[in-house]
Amino acid sequence: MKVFKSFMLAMGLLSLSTTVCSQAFAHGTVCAVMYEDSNYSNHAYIIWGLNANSTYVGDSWNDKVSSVYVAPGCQLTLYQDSNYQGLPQTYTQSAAFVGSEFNDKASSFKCTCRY
Ligand SMILES: [Ca+2]
Repeated sequence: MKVFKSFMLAMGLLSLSTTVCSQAFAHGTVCAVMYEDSNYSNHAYIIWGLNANSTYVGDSWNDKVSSVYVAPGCQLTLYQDSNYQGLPQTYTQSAAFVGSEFNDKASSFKCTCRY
């Protein structure tokens, strides 16, 4: 019985966090999410706000991004070098894989939403 209660509590917390997460997306507070591996897996870098730029993703994220979630109405441009230099690639929708040309390359980004 105790195990069952813990399980129900865990499920409750899980659904709560899922709800909070979808609300953040629905309300447009998240522009995009970059993932370390393809298919939206491994570590996630959440890009908050409707208009968020970064001249450098930081040493722990440099040349690591492999997939991107893009919120509805938003677009994310990745650049292969810092300070928006190098080859750019714009994503208007989520991509389970950023493409072989862009895999493990992104160093800076610009993210904007239409609303
Ligand atoms: Ca790079």
